[in-house]
Amino acid sequence: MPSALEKRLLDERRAVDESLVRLMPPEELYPPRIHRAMSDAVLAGGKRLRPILLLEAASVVGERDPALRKAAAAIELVHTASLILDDLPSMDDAELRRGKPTVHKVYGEATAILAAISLLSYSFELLAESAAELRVRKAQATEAISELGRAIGSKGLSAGQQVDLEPETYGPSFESLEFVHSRKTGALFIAAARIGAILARASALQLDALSSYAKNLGLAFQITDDILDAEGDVATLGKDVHKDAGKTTFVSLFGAEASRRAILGLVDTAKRSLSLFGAEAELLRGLADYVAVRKT
Ligand code: GRG
Repeated sequence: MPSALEKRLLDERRAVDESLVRLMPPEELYPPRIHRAMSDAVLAGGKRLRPILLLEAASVVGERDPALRKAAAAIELVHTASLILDDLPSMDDAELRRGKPTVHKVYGEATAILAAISLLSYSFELLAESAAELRVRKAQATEAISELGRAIGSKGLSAGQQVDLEPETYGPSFESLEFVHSRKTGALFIAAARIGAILARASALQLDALSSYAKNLGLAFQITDDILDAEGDVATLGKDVHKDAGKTTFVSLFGAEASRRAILGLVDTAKRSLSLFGAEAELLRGLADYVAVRKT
């Protein structure tokens, strides 16, 4: 029997799924191969945590306009593009993602790259539309769009991936691990929360609180990912496991028990960051608890 929180998260996930189905370009759109690859990757499932985070960050600040759905979809498209690229033979060389063969296995590498680039471009289109429909001021629209650009590029996801690809250059230290995690995973969590808050016209204090929440949540999420990669199974996770064997991870540096303790500490800090919000932040608090116990 799912808990009330699990039910709410499931409802949120379904609502995100519905808007993604609505917003993705039709699969038959010429040339269909690229549109099929994009839809397959996005609609294959996934926990939809980043769009839920964006919507909840906006919601705690008091904004629940349906136009936010486009911004939420944008962050999920960026995440999906990053998964497609991460799975490529030249990167992680993965076979399975979200319980299905990876995009390059089905469509070939060239289409996988084009599909990822197209998802990224479309994410900016959707975010710009969301800001316009919400009628936020130009400065806030620009800020939201800049957040997304920064999270993706060589100061965000791509920087984390670059360091992750070159363990021999950067060495097995806590500093490089922290650099990789905070960019590969943290950057998009932080961008999701900040974009939601900015579009909701959050105050500086609210924006800081939500950024700190997302930073701690993202790190807790990534350490759980390290544990699941070491201890989980393909059937439950729907993706390749033991991909991190031989890599520096929280588990390899500190062991599983210390990693679990670190997760609990980060979840606690994340929840304490929300102290200026009341009952309206219950889902965000629950999301932090969920991240510590998740099995997928
Ligand atoms: C230009 C977008 C872009 C990226 C270039 C390839 C790359 C740089 C970065 C890889 C980033 C990456 C895949 C990080 C892993 C983050 C992570 C923990 C993914 C798993 O997220 P879940 O569990 O997945 O939320 P689901 O399938 O549930 O959505």
